[in-house]
Amino acid sequence: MNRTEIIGYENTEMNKNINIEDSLEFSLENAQNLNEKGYVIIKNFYTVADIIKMRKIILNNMKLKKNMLILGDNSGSKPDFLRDPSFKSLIPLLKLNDIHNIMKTIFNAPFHLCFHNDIGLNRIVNWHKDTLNNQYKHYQKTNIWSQLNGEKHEIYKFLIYLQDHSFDNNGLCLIEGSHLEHTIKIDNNKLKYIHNKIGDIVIFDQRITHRGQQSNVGRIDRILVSLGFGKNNIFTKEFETGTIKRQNDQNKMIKSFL
Ligand SMILES: O=C(O)CCC(=O)C(=O)O
Ligand SMILES: [Fe+2]
Repeated sequence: MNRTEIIGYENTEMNKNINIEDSLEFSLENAQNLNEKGYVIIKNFYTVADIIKMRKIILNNMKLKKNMLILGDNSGSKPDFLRDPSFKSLIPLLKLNDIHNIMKTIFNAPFHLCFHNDIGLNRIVNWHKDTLNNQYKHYQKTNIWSQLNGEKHEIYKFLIYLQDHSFDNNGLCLIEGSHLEHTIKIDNNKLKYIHNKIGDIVIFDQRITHRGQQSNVGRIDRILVSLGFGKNNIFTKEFETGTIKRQNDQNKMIKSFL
């Protein structure tokens, strides 16, 4: 009997044939949560020191140099920061290799870091699922709930909150299991405030119903760094094509103000 059989994990669709030895940081319980509830929290992925360094780099760029799309008085976003040289010093702190290893376990198939990556500063985000909107909506031609040639929508977001949310409800809020529900329904019994500690990270299936803070109530700037990973398939391709277009449009707007 192999280890997968011993712990009774073989029946979850996403995790077939996982080499457990390769995925020590990402436990089987983690993978099961992601599959069933649509999200998972990984504890202590970053050190507090690294989070503080990330905050400095970001605040310097976004607040001081205003390298962001301004969304409100004190809020904004920086789409595709990975390709902006001003954020270069952030890259080594992100531990992309370790993230890649976790994602390898989740996908167990070829995948990539999509172009979808951004930083949000003090953003207020209401209930939604992460799909393309407005003029970018048409890029997602294939129904995200369908299966096509054995493929389905498998896009996960890796979220790094650069402040503590253990004692507040200003972090991520989501509806457990709603990554399988086609419409947005707010069931209070399934509503979950994520109380991630500084250094913890959250991964979710981007079809989950979720929201951020509802108003800017924190004592310090609320910063969220997010990275999107998709299985190499048509669903990822379509989402990515529209996302690249949106991010480029937004970055052109930022440049025109700088
Ligand atoms: O601000 C948040 O906590 C959530 C932001 C969000 O909707 C996302 O990253 O997809
Ligand atoms: Fe979202």
